[in-house]
Amino acid sequence: MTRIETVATVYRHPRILLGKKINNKFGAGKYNGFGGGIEDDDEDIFATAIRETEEEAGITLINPDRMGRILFRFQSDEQDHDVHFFRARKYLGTPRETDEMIFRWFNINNIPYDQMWPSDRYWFPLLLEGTRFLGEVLFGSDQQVIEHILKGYEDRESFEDALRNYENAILI
Ligand code: 6OG
Repeated sequence: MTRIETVATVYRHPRILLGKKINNKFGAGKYNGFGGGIEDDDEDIFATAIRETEEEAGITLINPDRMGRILFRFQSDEQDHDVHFFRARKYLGTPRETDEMIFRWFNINNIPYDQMWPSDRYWFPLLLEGTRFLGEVLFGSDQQVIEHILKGYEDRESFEDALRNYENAILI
């Protein structure tokens, strides 16, 4: 089974908001955007991104922009994660920490890659510079990257086109 999920960040140049889960769920202890799995009541994946960010950080993203989509596969028995990545400049509310999540604003020259998923090093710079991307990552049993493929798209139209043809594509 593949989990369809979102990761959303707020980017207000030169700073970006990242959260760290302090529970013991998947990805705990790592800085990441806010997000989680799509639910039946979500109208679309954008609604998932907004709902999950409200739940985790207490803010409402305004017009989140879809920047990428990556299929993460694992050689361990972890299920596949099909993750849609979003970036927003504006939001309503004030970020609020919960007992599950703390957050911090990072300068884009100081992204804490050593405390993030190892594959974030590949796509995060694209998200920051505004290049959209599609890709696939295969993790080994120690969560190390075995193989990865990432394609960047200069403009939104070519990205949206590629996204339409992406369903069921196998890249690696
Ligand atoms: P729950 O399972 O707690 O949501 N996620 C990933 N984020 C990054 N940066 N890299 C990955 O590579 C990821 N795989 C999943 C999606 C899990 C959250 O973690 C994200 C969700 O926001 C492996 O519902």
